[in-house]
Amino acid sequence: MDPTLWQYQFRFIMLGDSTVGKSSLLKRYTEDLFLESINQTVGVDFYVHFLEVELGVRVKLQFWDTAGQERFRSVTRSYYRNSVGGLLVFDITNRASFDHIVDWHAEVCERVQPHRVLFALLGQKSDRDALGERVVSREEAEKLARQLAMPYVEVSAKTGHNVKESFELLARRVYQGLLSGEVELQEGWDGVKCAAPQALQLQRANLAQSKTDSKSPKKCCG
Ligand SMILES: Nc1nc2c(ncn2[C@@H]2O[C@H](COP(=O)(O)OP(=O)(O)O)[C@@H](O)[C@H]2O)c(=O)[nH]1
Ligand SMILES: [Mg+2]
Repeated sequence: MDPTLWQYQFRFIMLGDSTVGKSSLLKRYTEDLFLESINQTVGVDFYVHFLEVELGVRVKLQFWDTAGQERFRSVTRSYYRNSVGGLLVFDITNRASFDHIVDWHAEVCERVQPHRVLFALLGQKSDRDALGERVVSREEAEKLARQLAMPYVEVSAKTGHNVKESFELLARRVYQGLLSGEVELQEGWDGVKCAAPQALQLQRANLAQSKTDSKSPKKCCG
């Protein structure tokens, strides 16, 4: 199979304060590299990675990474609007970056209307916990994630810990949302693209059917 062929394309955005390690996470996920002195992102960068979300279903994940000054409200509306997934990133050694997560979240939710973005919360630089540098506990991060109704994962771009897992957790969540109808394809919206919309309709119908079947009372033999 041609590795660049895909059935779906999902666009994700990286959100969070400057220096929390958003670009480093993308570099780790897409190239399996970590650079101590990574260039500051200039303009908007984007990264691509292909993922098989289930047997035979290839998704092209397109990640948009913000420009250097991720100051609150400095990013354009169109950047958020065409995304289906958002990775909210803070640094476990930087309290302010954690406090700003609620602002990033509110900002995105407001700007993407009428669309919806599915999120994951990432506590970055988990390798620094062992050095005694953590200032945000896992418990408070988990509590915030529960309040915002999203999963929480601790990650490290430096060691690679949970990077693949967290990105793919969100990708699978979006895929499930597509199958269930929670995420809808829409004309003029680039959050999700589908190479064969009829195939998706068929898959949805099969899924609905199998749900109905499992609900109907089991026949007893004999
Ligand atoms: N210890 C540690 N440092 C990291 C990690 N990820 C990024 N960094 C460092 O944090 C700084 C900012 O990273 P960068 O990816 O540019 O952050 P961005 O501004 O959010 O894109 C760089 O010096 C990185 O080397 C990590 O997982 N662990
Ligand atoms: Mg960056």
